Amino acid sequence: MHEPKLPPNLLFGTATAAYQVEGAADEGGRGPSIWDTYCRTPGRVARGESGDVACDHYHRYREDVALLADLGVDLYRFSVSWPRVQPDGKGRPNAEGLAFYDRLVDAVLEAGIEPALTLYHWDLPQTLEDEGGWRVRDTARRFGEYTRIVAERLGDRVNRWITLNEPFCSAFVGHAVGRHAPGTREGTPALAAAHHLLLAHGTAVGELRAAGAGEVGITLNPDHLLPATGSEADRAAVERARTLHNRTWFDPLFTGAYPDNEKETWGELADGSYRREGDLEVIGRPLDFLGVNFYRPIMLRDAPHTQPDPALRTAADIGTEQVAFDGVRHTTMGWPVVPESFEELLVDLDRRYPGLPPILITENGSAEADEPDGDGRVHDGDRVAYLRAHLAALGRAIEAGVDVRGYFVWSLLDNFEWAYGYERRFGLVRVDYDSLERHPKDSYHWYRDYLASHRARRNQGE
Ligand code: IFM
Repeated sequence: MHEPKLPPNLLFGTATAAYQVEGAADEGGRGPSIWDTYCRTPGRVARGESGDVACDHYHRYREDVALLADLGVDLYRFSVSWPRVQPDGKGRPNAEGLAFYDRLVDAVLEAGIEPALTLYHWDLPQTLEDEGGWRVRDTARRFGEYTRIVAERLGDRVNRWITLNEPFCSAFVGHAVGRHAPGTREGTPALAAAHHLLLAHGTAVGELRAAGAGEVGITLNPDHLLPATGSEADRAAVERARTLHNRTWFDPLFTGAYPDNEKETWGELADGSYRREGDLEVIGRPLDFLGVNFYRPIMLRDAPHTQPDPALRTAADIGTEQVAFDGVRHTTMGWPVVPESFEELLVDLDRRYPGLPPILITENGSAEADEPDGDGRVHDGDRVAYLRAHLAALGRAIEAGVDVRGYFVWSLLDNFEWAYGYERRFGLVRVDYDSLERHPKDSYHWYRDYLASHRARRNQGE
């Protein structure tokens, strides 16, 4: 089989996130996060599941690092749990929490792997949510304090820092769609949440720079948005969606301005009451890299608003409707597999935002049905095909001039897939949730071979 050849200096890794893998929810002095609350609310998460135990990575991290070492990755992306470090989201750090990340970082480094640390992958301390959460400006300040604590403790060993993971999900899936914690359906407060997340990011960048951090970036999940038809109405719908999904983040981060079509997108909900003079300067602090997560494209058409009264709409109710992709395979997330759209998205972003920093693909992968055979092996050929096709698309984007420096598979392990619970499996390694045993899948072996030949080309200076 022909494998995509990517530039030898491209770095490879895998990614996880604290709440999805750690478990040990009530151990080590960890406080509750909005996801603990959300999971305990009946009807929110499939089968009433939660991250209480997850993959028990908190206790089994050495085994997981050994899997990473055997895989041969350059980088390991993980997140720090804010409520493990500051159980109430403020005040003195929890020594046991910091000690866990000390051990994890040391184990990763001892394995010859570079850690890439995400400071926020959705687990806001519940105490801060009780005080308004991301809807209030003070949470951005608190995030700065938390960042300083983590940077002071780990900055001597961690070079690569990601402030936020997918703030689109935190702001809009959390506060407008309601399918993520905190699970509300709001209008202007959701837009305020988006702004305060950006402010938190910029504040954290300031703290990281002050602490002498090496490489600092943010991970976004820009969507590749396609109109269902060439009609003017469908194209306008895509432009509104582009603002909701992409421009809200990219414009202030990389052009120093808020999107110029907020009123067309949200009407009076976008009243800007949550913005202050000087915020754009904080938000737009220069970055060393941009993390991009990509899974699938979205096709849209113009549609009536769900709520006719504009004042009562949620920030996700922008008069669009998703349209299914015909004739392509769908993963168990129901997501269409269209690798070309990965290339198209990257080229499109590169053209729209000429000042973008170098890109790391901080997540890409697929959830598959993954039934083990009689010997417990998982022959996940669909996942291998997905990864191979997306790496080929990445190679074409790089050839077209997009500056991409790294690629991470989501995920090392099967894990807690948020509102879908444990049924949706993204791992290169199967986790048996009864025994918590790890079983590398065919895709793990494929990725290991792929990385070995990539490294051989790198060593030959090809
Ligand atoms: O599992 C998530 C991850 O936490 C954030 N990006 C998308 C993944 C798959 O849904």
